[in-house]
Amino acid sequence: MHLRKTPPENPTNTTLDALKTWVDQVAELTRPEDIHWCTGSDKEYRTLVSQMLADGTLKTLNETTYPNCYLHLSDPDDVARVEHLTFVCTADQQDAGPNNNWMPPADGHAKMNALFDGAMRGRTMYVIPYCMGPVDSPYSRCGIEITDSPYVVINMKIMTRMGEAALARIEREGKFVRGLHSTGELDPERRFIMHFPDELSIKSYGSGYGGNALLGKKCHALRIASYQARTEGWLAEHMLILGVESPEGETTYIACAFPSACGKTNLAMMVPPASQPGWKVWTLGDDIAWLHLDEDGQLRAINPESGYFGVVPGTNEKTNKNAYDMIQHDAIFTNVGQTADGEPWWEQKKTGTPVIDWQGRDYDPATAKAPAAHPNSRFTVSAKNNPSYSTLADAPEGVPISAIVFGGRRKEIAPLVYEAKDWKHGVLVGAGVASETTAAMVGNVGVVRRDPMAMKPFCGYNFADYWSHWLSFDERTDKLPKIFHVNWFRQDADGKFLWPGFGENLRVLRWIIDRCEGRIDARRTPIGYLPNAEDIDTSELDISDETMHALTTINRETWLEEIASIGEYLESYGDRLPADLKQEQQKVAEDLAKAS
Ligand code: SAT
Ligand code: MN
Repeated sequence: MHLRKTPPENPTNTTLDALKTWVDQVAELTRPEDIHWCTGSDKEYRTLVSQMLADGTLKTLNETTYPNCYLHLSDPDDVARVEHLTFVCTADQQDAGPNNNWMPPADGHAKMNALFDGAMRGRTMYVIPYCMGPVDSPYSRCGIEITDSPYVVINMKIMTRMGEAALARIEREGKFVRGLHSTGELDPERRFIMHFPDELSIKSYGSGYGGNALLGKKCHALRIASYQARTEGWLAEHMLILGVESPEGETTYIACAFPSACGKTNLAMMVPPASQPGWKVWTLGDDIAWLHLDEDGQLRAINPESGYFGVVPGTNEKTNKNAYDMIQHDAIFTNVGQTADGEPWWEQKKTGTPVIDWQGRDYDPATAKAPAAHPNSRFTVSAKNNPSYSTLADAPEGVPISAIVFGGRRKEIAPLVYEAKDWKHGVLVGAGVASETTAAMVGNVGVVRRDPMAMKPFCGYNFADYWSHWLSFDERTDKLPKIFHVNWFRQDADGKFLWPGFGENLRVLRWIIDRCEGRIDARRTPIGYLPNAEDIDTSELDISDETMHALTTINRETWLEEIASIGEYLESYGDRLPADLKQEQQKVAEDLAKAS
């Protein structure tokens, strides 16, 4: 096992001066023992895995039933994103907005440089060139992540187009996002995720967890990219992308924004139920979409990632057969439990019994007070493992988007589905998204908070400016997708879900597609177009007319409160709030007040 070692005095492996200089400076600051430039080869992956198996960072799982699968148990204090320790550093605080923690860039650098000082002593520093999106796509953007974590390297290899091809593009373009990461001491008191959007740079210290450490994902592809997208006229969004193919062979592409751990991965790779013969779902992406208008004014999407970092608990043959199948081989598991025969185990797996929990402790389901797998335990797996993988995920031109769907986790209020009246109103629908919080972030679970466009933790600039940017698309083309809102999570008074969810959500997507194609009518209400209950196929579903009525109607009183609360939330953005958005909110409020 030999990694290519380059002495710190001459660590460069590139012809690009800006990159050489930066790598030199980082080595000077962090003092690594070795520097390794990642090539992205399979051999490199295997070498790193053996190294981590030897030092205990990874554990082998059952090699017969889970070939090439590994388990990583993180520090128990490092299991989710840390929004309170995540900052956007812009010269003017107003540019970061009330939706971000802020620090002046000079202070941010000083704080981070003090943490990075000597942080890689005795360790190897890995230089990871990566490309977000197909390497030959004009819509893709590249970055370099420097890290002292081999776990980050192997995850980046799965999640991005990583290695030599990305480096070649970076050298051609000369421009790249600079991400610097160290796991540090994993002390929550010495943990920060800082973004410097004007410099296209990121500094992350003290966490090895997914969104905090795999800098291509939320840090680059959402926070930095959203900032960059605003100046360049495109959108970087927290959206899955899927293609729905009808029995006639026609495929419609849809992008959906839901908060973390609200079922984006499940929807992106759903298996149509037997009651929907001939329908197919193709997965383009499960978390992030970059959206550009093409020369004809058509909105097109690429998925900047090449793998999935998905929530494991709840995954089984029924809820998500594709995900269940794709994580049987060549997958990395983080913070799941284990069975006696070395298989990974998680809640609702439906097979096997856990004997070890996510902290490596003995576990007895009969007496246990806590789940065996952490509720935010994750799998990392190549998108190509997915049986419903769409080869268009590699198409440089992306796919044309017909519908944008927002959603959240709402016990009450939000109907199963509704359609915005037009683009402007759709921006209000997105801005008003609220959801109950999940285990994907550190903090209370189940508290309703506003999460506009599911971007609350990820928008790299002031939400008011972000909404203006969204609104500006209306002037640039007359071919914008229709906008919808869905809620799979409505409950009755006893806490029982009203809608079966999972594969059955295809029925709702079919309504959306019918609306896009102008094939069916809907009821115009103050909040948008609601379905006629009979237009949603409920054949072979055990669902009553009353339930369908509850799912497709709104309560005027609660919506009056909801729209007032959205209005108050928007007001908190002050003068920068676009007037058009305020007007849309007032219009809905007035129409609700008039309706009886
Ligand atoms: O932030 S992660 O990408 O690790 C997970 C999530 O919140 O979606
Ligand atoms: Mn996400």
